[in-house]
Amino acid sequence: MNLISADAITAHNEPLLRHVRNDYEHLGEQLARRHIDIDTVRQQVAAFGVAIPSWGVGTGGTRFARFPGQGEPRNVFDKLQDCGVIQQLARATPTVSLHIPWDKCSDWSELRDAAASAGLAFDAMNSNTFSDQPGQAHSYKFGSLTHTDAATRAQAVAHNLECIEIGKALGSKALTVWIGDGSNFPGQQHFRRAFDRYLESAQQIYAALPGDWRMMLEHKICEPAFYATVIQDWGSSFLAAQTLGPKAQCLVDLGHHAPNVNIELIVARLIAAGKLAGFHFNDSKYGDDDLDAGSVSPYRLFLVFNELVAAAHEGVAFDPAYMLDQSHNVTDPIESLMTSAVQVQRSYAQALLVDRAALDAAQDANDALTATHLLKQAFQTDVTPLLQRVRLDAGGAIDPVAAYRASGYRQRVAGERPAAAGGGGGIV
Ligand SMILES: [Mn+2]
Repeated sequence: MNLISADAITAHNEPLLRHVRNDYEHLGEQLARRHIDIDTVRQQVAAFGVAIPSWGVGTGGTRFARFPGQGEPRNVFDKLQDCGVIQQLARATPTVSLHIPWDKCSDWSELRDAAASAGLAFDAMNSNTFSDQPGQAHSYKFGSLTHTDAATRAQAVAHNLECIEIGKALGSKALTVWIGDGSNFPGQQHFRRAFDRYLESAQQIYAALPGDWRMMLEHKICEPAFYATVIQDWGSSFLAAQTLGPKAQCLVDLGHHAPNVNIELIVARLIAAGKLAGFHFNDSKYGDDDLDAGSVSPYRLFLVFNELVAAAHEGVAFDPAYMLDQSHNVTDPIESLMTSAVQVQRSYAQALLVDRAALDAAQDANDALTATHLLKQAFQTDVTPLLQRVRLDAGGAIDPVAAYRASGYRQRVAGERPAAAGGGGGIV
């Protein structure tokens, strides 16, 4: 795959090396005063990765319009190439999450080889029963897994089974299921019967999961059904996951909640119940805005990671999947995805800096101010030199966006990829 030359990355890094070395040393001294070993934190951060959604490298849009950029990926191989560049420069995104049917291709082993050559592996598979595909027998206009018509439900189940088969060929270990099913009018849908139909359909998918796979149930408060959705909240998701069995868990998309909902509390509940599947990271101001992760509320992102790091620190066994899920409407998607991956990585690094023993003591003593100060102290620590060093050690760019712009990659692919209508850019 034709990514960015290693020489270009070296040339970008060279003049910055001295600054990174000095800044890292300075941060190490600061952290040492807080009895934190910077090298230990660096190793933990270096092992962290967040998956890129294949649809994220295409320009997104709203229901009003889409304004595609230059050199949009034309197919899944182009998408993998863009994901390869993101990983090459930012070194925080070793996996890609595919979406079927948008990413369908004729030879999955060729795709697997292409991913390996770009230094990528495959994360969760995503099914799509929220839109109709050309030629499909039954429409999902009034639902898919929960449709009142048995043949439509069977078609939606069969599609999910196909996604599992493709995932097996690619080395994936999870299927993420999000449905747009629901209703737009009070009375349109029988709530309990629709949920029962969901369980019946989901059980058929669950039964086809390989032993080492997980089924990730993604809830969403509204949209496209604006009155009620069948898997509306973490409560419905949890009920379904509990009914299905141990391989079914709840996936938390940060944008799929009402404004001001305490998402970190939901995360804590799901960890405690052994039902946290993982995350779709993005940010929002009003609803499911699909803004770049941490662009509006970085403290909230930190608080989510604080729950994860606390649970890991306490020895809770869990293995959340991390993925970005956002819509890039006004930026170059590659720049947004690199920036967002680093932002997620940053939140993790900051959460590792929380003094857990002091926080436990403050909580036990009901010292609210000290407790919240301990979180703020970690959040307000500028870990940039640590993140730069992690990228540098892994062969990435000290400043990924600057290196990307200097490389001329977008201009190059704009010449190779003629503008095409359609494509799989979107949001889930
Ligand atoms: Mn999502």
